[in-house]
Amino acid sequence: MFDIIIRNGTVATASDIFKADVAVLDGRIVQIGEGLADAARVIDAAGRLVVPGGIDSHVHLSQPSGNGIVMADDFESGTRSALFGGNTTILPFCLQEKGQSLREALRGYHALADGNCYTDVSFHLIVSDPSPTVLGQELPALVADGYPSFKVFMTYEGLRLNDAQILQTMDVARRTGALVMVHCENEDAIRYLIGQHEAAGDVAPKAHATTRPVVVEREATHRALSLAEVVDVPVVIVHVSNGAAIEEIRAARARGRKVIGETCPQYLTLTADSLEGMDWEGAKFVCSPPPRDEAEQANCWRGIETGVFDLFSSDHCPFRYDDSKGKLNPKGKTSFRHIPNGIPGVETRLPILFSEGVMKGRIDLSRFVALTATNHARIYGLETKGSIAVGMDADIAIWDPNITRTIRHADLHDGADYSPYEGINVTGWPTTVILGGKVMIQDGELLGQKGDGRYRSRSLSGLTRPSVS
Ligand code: DUC
Ligand code: ZN
Ligand code: ZN
Repeated sequence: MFDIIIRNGTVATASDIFKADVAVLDGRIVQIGEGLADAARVIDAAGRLVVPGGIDSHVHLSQPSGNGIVMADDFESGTRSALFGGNTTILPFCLQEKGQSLREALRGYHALADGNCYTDVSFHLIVSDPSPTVLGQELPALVADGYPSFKVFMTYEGLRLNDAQILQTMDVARRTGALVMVHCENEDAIRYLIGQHEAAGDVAPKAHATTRPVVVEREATHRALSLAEVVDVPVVIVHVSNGAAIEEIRAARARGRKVIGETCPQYLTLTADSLEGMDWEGAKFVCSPPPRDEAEQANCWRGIETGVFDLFSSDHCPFRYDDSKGKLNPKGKTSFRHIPNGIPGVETRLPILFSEGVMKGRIDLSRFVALTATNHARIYGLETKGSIAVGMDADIAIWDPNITRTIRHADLHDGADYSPYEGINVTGWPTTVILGGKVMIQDGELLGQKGDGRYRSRSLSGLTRPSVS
């Protein structure tokens, strides 16, 4: 007797697409076959797709943002929104504030997440203060304790690391088998451009994009890849927005480097023109790197189609727009420099890639599964997730590929007050979502509760194993 049988669906994994029934018992997938019988609950998935629950490995929730700015999502609203978008696991960041120990930072995030999540969660660390204690003791101990990935920033005063610090942090990754993620934008170049814009009185949201042009991302990407080459360590280049950065990744790979590339929905669907909205509405699209133009969207699609990108993540980093603690904070209304960076998108990531990618014939369903679930699990060490296979966690999304919807924030479940993707038409939406064998959403209706999602410790990435030869 199984707990659940999902019957008559088309199952998709990163390698295969086939018609089969899927049986779930005690939170795991226990059989895949034809004509499976006897379950407490039978879900008819005829005409629908049965795919691994999405894993979004780039999400920001409840992250302190300074100057009275508050993120629009905590773990409850952020994971609820993720779940409605077909996700069963997300990886938010745990930000180390200056002077803070990583353990202390983690205690805070665990307290926020505990008992509040609708999806499983696991944390990446953001290293902002790589002191000798952090590098020598804390970080190696935390990698061993199931936190095997950390992000470093090359931009933002207060967060950016210099090259020496990045090299030292990468060295810890090399010694421990952890994975380093890098935000590639050259802070000094941005500051120079901000100075020029401000001197000219050019302070509207659009200046956010013009002070962070492609060249500042390209240079930093080249430098991050070079530093990783010096240390001889794999590296993840996150939120890649353009063809020049893609070429840097291609060139590094051609030199034999292990490089993971990530891109996000904003670089496929938005352009810098969106930042030009009247009444400061462009603030709704302020994120870093900024959206570019249609030619760069095409470059990012090419990167998806040709395998430059292994990861498609949301970079969900939500701030309310019409809110003194959000985009329109008192200083944010005076200059683009004070508009918090980040946009919501955890719920719309999968429908956008499904509709624009699979339905429009740019990628097949297996590649969709790889880009949105399987690769995230393998790269970031979630061993029992990211596939429909016997023994895996029963984290499953059932999609109706024929539903057509216009994205409206009013229909979404995050804590922001807008969606940057408002008005985009999509075909295909996840209608039923199962987490660890529990039906969390059935035909669009929330059945699960906060606290059903759990914290998941991770193993080392397969990518960081030393070469045998
Ligand atoms: N980088 C991110 O990864 N997310 C939001 C803001 C940023 O700069
Ligand atoms: Zn970033
Ligand atoms: Zn981010």
